[in-house]
Parts: sequence; C-alpha cells; structure tokens
Amino acid sequence: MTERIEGHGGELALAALRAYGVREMFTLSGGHVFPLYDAAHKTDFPIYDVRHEQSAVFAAEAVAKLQRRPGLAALTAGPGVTNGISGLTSAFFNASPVLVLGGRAPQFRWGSGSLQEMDHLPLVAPVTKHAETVFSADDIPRAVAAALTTALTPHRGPVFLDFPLEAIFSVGDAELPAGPQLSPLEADPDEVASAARLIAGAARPVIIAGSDVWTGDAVDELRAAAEALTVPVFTNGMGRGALPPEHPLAFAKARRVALSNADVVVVIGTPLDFRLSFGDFGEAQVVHIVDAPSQRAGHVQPAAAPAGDLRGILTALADHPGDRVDHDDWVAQLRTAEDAAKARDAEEMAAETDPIRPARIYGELRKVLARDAVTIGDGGDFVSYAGRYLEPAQPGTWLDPGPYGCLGTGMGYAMGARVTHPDRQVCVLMGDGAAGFSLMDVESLVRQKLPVVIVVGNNGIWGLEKHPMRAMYGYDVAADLQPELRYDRVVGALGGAGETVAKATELGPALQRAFDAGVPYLVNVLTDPADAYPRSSNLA
Ligand SMILES: Cc1ncc(C[n+]2csc(CCOP(=O)(O)OP(=O)(O)O)c2C)c(N)n1
Ligand SMILES: [Mg+2]
Repeated sequence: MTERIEGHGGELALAALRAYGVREMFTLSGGHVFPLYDAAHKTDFPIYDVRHEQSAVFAAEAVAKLQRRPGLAALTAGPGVTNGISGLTSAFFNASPVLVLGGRAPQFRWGSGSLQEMDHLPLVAPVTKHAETVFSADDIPRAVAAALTTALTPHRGPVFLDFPLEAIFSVGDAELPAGPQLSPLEADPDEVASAARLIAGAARPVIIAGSDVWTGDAVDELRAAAEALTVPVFTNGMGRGALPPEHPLAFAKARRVALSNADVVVVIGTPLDFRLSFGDFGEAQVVHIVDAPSQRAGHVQPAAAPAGDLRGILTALADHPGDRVDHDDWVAQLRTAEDAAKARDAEEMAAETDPIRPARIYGELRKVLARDAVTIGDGGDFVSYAGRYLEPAQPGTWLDPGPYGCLGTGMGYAMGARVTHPDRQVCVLMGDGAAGFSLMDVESLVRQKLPVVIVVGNNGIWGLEKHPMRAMYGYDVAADLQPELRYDRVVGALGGAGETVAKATELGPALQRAFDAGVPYLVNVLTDPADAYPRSSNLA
C-alpha cells in the first residue's frame, strides 16, 4: 500500500529524501530554502552549515563518495546556487550522486525583478545529469525521487532541482516515494567473453581500476577477477586501496614499467583521460570496462569495451572457463620494479633536509595514520606527492579532487568525511595556495564539533604553476604567496589550534599532537620552495 504524505514543500522534499537514504543536509542560510530547514529542524534531521556554498556541495560530494549514497546540499537562490557550481562540476566529473536543491525567486512575478531572481537551469544543466524547476509542492516528492534515481543510476552523477518560493512555502500532498529501485544493466555477454579471452590469453596484462569499482560496490569482484586471471592491479581515484597494499597483485610504483611492457591494458571504471595517457599505451591492446555505454571513449578504439554492471562483468571475468597464459613471471618482473621504487621512496621519505621536503612529511604521516584513516588531497605538487607516498590500505578512504582538479575541496570534503566517520582519523593534505579557498570553513568545523587534522605543505608558492612557468618562460608571475605564513594561527583564531614546523625532527610529535587535539588542528609545515614534483608533462 502506498503511503501519502502532506505538508509544506520542505516537508514533502525531506520525506522523499529520507526514503532515498539521505541522512543530512549541508547548507548556507538563505530565506528561499527556509522550509527545508523547518522540516529538518522539526524531525531532528541533521543540518551542517558552512561559510561558502562550495564547501556545502563538496561536503555533500564527500558523503556521496564515501558512503555510496546520495549527498545533499541546499543552496539559496541566485548567488547560493552559482557559488555551488564548481562543486556540482566536480561531482559531474567524479560521477558522484549529489543532489543540489536550490531556492528560486517566486514564479508568479517572474521577470519583475525579485531579489536573487535568475534562472539557474541553463547554468547547471551542462554539469548535471538532470536539472528541473518544480512548480508545485504536490510535485516535489516525485521530482526528488526521479532526480535521485537518475543520480544513482550508473553512470552516476549530480542532479539539481529548484523550487520557486511559492512552491516550497505552500502546502501540498503526494504519494511517498518507495526509494531507490535500480535494476543493474547487464553487459553484452559476448563482449565480456571476448574481454576475458583477451586478458587470459595475454602474456603481460595489467589492470587499472578506478572510482566506479568502489562506487559500484565491485571491490570484491575486482579482487576475484584479478586473482582468477593473475593480473597485476593498479588503481586511481576512489579505486585506491581496492586491493590492500600487501596483496601480491597490488601495485602502485611500477606503473611505467607495467604500461610500457604490457600487451593488454584493462581499464576498469575510470575514463581513458589525461591520467591514463588518453588510452594510448603504445602497442598494447586496450580493454575498457565501463558502467554505462555513455562512458565508452570516443577517442580510442578498444579491443573490447563491455558496458554494464561492473560486479556482473568482473564476476564473469573471474569465472572465465577457457585456458589462461601463466603470468607469474610477469608479476614477478613487476614486483622487482615495485620493490626497487619502494626502496627509493623510503629513502626520500626519511630524508633529513633543511628546509623539509614534502616526501618527509608523508614519511612521518605514514607512521601515525591508521589503516582506515581518510586522507584528503587539496593542492598542487603537495597533493601529487600525497598520491605517490601514501598508500590507502582500504578502499573508500582516499579523496582527491578527481579529473576536474578543482582547488578548494579541502574543508568541505573534510566535513563530509568527519560526518561519515565520526571515529576515524580525517587528514587533509593541503597546499598553502589551496588553503586560501576554504580555510574559513574551519570555523564551521569548530562550531559544529567536527575535528580534523590539516597538514599544510607551505612552500610559499603556487608550486605546480610556478615551476612549470619558469621552465616554459624562464620567469614567472602570479605564482608567489606570502612565505612562511602562519596558517596555524588562522585556525587558532577560528577556534581550532595548530603549530608551525620547520625541522624534520619536529614533524612526528606535531602530528601526534594534531591527532590527539580533538579540535581542528593545522600543522603548518614550511617546505622547500625549490622542490618541484617531477612530472612528464609540465602543464596542469
Ligand atoms: C580552482 C582552481 N584554480 C586554479 C587551479 C590551477 N592550479 C592547479 S595546482 C595550483 C597550485 C596549487 O598551489 P598549492 O596549493 O600551494 O600547492 P603546491 O603546488 O604549491 O604544492 C593551481 C593554482 C585549479 N586547479 N583550481
Ligand atoms: Mg604551495
């Protein structure tokens, strides 16, 4: 039997949101969305508020990424929504099921110049899977349910609804939506079988697994497929940690050796974009396994490209009935390269330099981070080093900005991570440049008792831009920041705490204090401005 609900637009929206597993709202106040607050307040639905709307959307995205369920941001009409657009775009690139609910000027006098009157849809449509204005309270539950179904259907992504003032403030009634009912899309079995034959028949296959493997809850199936076919696995994005680092098929450092010698490269649940040399692996054949046909690459002709439910595809690979070529020598060759690279990294992570190099920070961090710690990267070179030196031990613990590469995710992601995991370590690795985008939201974290640790790699420059610009032009402009700035004092002024570290030997104790603090704590590490992350392409 279907249940009917009645109430004002905010109450109708919240009832539908609950049915879809939404458990909190991130927001920054605005009268246009008061009914959403009223509904939440009356029913003890948690509201977390921020100091810039970008943080609300990033927080919602972190919840979506970590919990694999919809994250919600409520933004007021006009500037509230426009401030959220970088967050929506990041969610779009990351396939994160984020719902942004926007306020909207009243429809009945549209065009007369109401406060904050603007049509959001043309702005958000290109970066959402669905964007719609809902004109009556009665229609809100249907619209919320349809939007969330779209957001959760692979290939996932953000959705947007806005409610004209009179729609959200007026009373209506509707049927309570049943909640998500998604039927997995089964990939073409012939295409899956041909992918399996290619991998099993390859002499030197490699798997690269990305975020959709985690989001699609296919981590166990990935491991089973890799083990059944004995294929070395590299990961990126939310796929990191899918195989624990000690697993015999888990690799991270030997990527260059692997990709330049592989004869079949299997890319699963991540696009063939700049992070993967646009899918060009020389002579190697490419198998691209995606969660929806829309994700097949237009610029590459893979040898096989099964599209559909990743669990189903990976299970079929694991169950491949045909012969397999022995890959043991290949795995051993990569293990030798991996071990050599690890030994080099270990030296760098222990280096006693003055000023401190970023590698040493990660060396010290590795000693204090728990296996289930959530680490968040927001910055340039400092975060590239994080990617290199930190090895997530579990999937769903590593938050990078993804291929959109938007600076400013830091405090929003931290808020979403802390709300998700109240008892785990949450550690933000932040460039000093990146700090400028969201550090004010430490105030939100302090006020709402959401402690996190922030480690700033303070080189006094926009390092990832300064070094390439110098290499290209022999000079640089617009690339300097105030050297040795006391970001720890900013956090102190906002009600948290922190300290500045200039000597490598002081790092360990400072990090201990940070994780014990129980309030947002910033460790401001003065790092070597001459240190540039070595990259093959100098453009970012
Ligand atoms: C919103 C946004 N603005 C600008 C950039 C371009 N950008 C990428 S990395 C970077 C430098 C980051 O500097 P910092 O956070 O200090 O890290 P560092 O490279 O110095 O370690 C910039 C400006 C971007 N990716 N996103
Ligand atoms: Mg910097």
